[in-house]
Amino acid sequence: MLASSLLANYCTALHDDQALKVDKYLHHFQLSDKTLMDLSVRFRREMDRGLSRDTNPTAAVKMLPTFVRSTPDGTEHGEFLALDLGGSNFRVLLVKVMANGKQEVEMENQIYEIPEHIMRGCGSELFDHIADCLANFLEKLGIKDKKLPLGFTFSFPCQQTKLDESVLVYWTKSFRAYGVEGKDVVSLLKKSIQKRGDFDVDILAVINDTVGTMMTCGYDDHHCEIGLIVGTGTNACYMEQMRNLELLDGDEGRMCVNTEWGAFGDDGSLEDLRTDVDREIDAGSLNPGKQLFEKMISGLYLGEVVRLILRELSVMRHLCSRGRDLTDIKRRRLSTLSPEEEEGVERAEEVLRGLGLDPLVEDCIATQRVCQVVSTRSAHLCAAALVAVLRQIRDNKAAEKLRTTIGVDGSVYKNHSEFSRRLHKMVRRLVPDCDVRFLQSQCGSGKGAAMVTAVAYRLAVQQAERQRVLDTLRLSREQLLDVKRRMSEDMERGLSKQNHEQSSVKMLPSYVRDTPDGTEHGDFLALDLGGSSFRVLLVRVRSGKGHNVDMHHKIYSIPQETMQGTGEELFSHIVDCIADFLEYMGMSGASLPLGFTFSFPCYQTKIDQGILLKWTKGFNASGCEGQDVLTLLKDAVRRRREFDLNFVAVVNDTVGTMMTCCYEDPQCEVGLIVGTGTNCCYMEEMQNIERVEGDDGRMCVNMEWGAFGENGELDDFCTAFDHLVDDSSNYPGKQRYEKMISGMYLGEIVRNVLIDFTSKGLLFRGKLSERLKTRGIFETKFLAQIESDRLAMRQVRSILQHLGLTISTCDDSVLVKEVCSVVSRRAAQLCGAGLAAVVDKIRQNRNLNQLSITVGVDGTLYKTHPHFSSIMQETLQDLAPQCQVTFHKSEDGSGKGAALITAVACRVKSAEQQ
Ligand code: 0WK
Ligand code: 0WK
Ligand code: BGC
Ligand code: BGC
Repeated sequence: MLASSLLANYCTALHDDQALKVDKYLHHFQLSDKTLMDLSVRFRREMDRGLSRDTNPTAAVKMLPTFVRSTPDGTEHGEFLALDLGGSNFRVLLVKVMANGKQEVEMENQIYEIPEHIMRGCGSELFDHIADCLANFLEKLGIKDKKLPLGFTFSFPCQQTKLDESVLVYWTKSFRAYGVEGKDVVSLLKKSIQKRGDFDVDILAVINDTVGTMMTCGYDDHHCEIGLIVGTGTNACYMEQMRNLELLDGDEGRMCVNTEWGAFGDDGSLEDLRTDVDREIDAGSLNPGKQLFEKMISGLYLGEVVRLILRELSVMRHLCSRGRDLTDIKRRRLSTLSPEEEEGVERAEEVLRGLGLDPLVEDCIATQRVCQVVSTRSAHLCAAALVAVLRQIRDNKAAEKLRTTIGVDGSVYKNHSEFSRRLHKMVRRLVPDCDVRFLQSQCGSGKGAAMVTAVAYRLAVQQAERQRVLDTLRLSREQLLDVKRRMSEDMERGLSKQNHEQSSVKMLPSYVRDTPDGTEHGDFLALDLGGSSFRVLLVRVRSGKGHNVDMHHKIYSIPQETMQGTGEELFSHIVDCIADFLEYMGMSGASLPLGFTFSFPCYQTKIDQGILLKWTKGFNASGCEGQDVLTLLKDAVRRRREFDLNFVAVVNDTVGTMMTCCYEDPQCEVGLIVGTGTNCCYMEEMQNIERVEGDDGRMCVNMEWGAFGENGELDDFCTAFDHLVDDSSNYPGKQRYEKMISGMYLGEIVRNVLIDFTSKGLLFRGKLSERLKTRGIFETKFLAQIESDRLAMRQVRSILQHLGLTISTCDDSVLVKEVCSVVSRRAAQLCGAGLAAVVDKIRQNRNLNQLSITVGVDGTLYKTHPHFSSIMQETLQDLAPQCQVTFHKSEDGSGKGAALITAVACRVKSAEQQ
């Protein structure tokens, strides 16, 4: 017993003495916490440089976007192929993701060798080899005939612009195949597979092994947002905030960033820590000057570091082994050295003997100590960089205490237990305020690659379904030309005495034929009813050409119940407003000529009579349809017995708008409203207005184009959403064209598309909120706001939250914005096609090859929507190229126009009476 304890003490003393000697020689391999913390801060700075647009080009740590943004949501299912290239083994995998929501996955894989001459040979040979292995794998599984989605783990620095395109920046580790750097590895693989021609795959994703590892571990632990590899090479990735990824557009949500931290120091920023051994390793490597951080940490180099140190120690006679000298021991032979456990010394002896040496115990102890120091440095360097990543995530989340999981893989981490222990320990020492868990990947990054592919596949299928649905709302040029042609034909029918009944577009004569000649003067009262607000105006016209009009107006609301109540209540409410206005203007009891802008389809036989054909928009007051609205107004004035008015004219808001703009620009001969409703009027040749006597001159025709489609003219363009909007409207089957264009309905079309997408799980995670089911909640003003370019996605999100759609994600906001733009684009194009029919008719009326004309336009949608007017004008220009159309936005509303028409009517009447 004495003997063995004496021997044990002797060994311990010898051991400590040797260790001391080695430590002294390797002091610059031992990094203090202060140095490590400083290194961590340095690395954090490098990360910022890599993330920023300005410094990225010169940054050593490239912080490469991976386009991996979404994690599995449990709906993924199916069979996915995965390739895992770049670690010590090349693996081909088949991953079956079960559709049972239990996150179950079945995997089959096969390891294939990549011979060195292939790694260093011609790039096409390498990818041909990969394709051959894949073919062999498919053959074995008897699934060569299937075209399966494939995810490719390609563990080298790659620049990506999307998930399925990845350009190799440069080779690392032992790969050096030429003709690959600067190329998209997906195209290279596709080429090799096509070359074979006996099978095909759908390459949906290329990812780095760190990303695959994070996704593999993330499938079991949703806290996993960092992927770490310490194997042949070393690297890490993590989920970064989009707003910090300056190289990419968009600032909502997160994306996984592949740091490629192996290159840390390639710009000389680690020279104070690198040793001569590190420099010798680098000088002797396949890529001198590159991957300097990796060469201090990863498995491909650790053994070499130990060998060079042992060589130095033997040169300095710190090692006195007998027999061969360590200097001529072949490279790499030492890569498997990890002799640390108690049996470490024996293991060291085994290894050194394996190298043809005859080591003394001291040599084995020294060798063990060297291994301890080298791998400790490696683990601590890794820890320092990881701490920088942890701090970045904590600060991104503004979290007091960060709780996170790091998914890890790699032979050094897995096979070198002391390495992982030291790494964990140092990380927790450097960031005690973070609750960090390490989750060792059991299935390799291939599973993660399959997960990314499954998510990409789900997103692709979802995107395809979204686009399929949105395509039903997208109109081709041919379809728009069709709309124009059908509108033209229906206008002809509307104008003709014979076919008028068959037309949807009623082409109603307005009895407005003249424009002001400058002699008009006096005060005129105007009412403007039918848009989003009811206005009473006093318009003072002074004689003389242009700009001789002063206006005062007051806006009144028309309560819903009045709009939908009795006609008497509605017109009494109007008269109450007139009385209030006259009082407000200090003109109570004044009897003024009145012009009534009544923005609904009215049949007129003269300017001071308008038989309401049908209500539109939100109005539905009883007892009005078929009645003369001026009579209804007169009755209401009479009922009030407070003042009297001279009812001179009733005009449509399109006509009022045309006249208002014509007062500024005499070329204005078309009036367009795109607001709550939509409609158009224009100056038609009397000879074409067959239902009105006389062939001379022109008269303004109120087209009431909102009704276009009531006879099925638009059925082949109507989507399920249009039918839903029509069915739930006040008067189904009516105003079909209006229901595809105007502000009262666009929000509803969008809401129905969003409901469809949500019910299909394509939006809001498939959760249909009560709010979204509420009719009218998605007001058209939200479309205009959501589509404004100035609005960041997060503002879109706040609109959705305001609408009670609190569960929306960034992707949801992007999709909602797309739906809004598709719906409003169709509306603008349909409007442009209708207008093309109108201006071309005027051109043909006048046998002109080229027509210059002005369109006076008003309406909230036209005025407030960021893109409506430009898209409408583009469509018009494209479909009516022989017409130069100027748009004159009405600033004063149609009330002014109504007053001018009244003034003209008064002038004409007094001229007739003279
Ligand atoms: C296993 C992963 C693979 C990764 C490798 C790294 O599936 O993607 O490249 O770990 O470790 P190595 O094999 O280089 O030790
Ligand atoms: C302002 C005009 C009014 C017209 C309205 C249409 O003065 O006559 O009805 O535009 O736009 P909306 O208010 O429906 O958006
Ligand atoms: C590569 C990385 C890879 C790491 C681990 C490095 O050499 O540049 O892309 O993640 O090795 O395999
Ligand atoms: C009405 C038209 C009006 C248009 C714009 C439509 O609903 O039928 O008369 O011009 O809305 O306000």
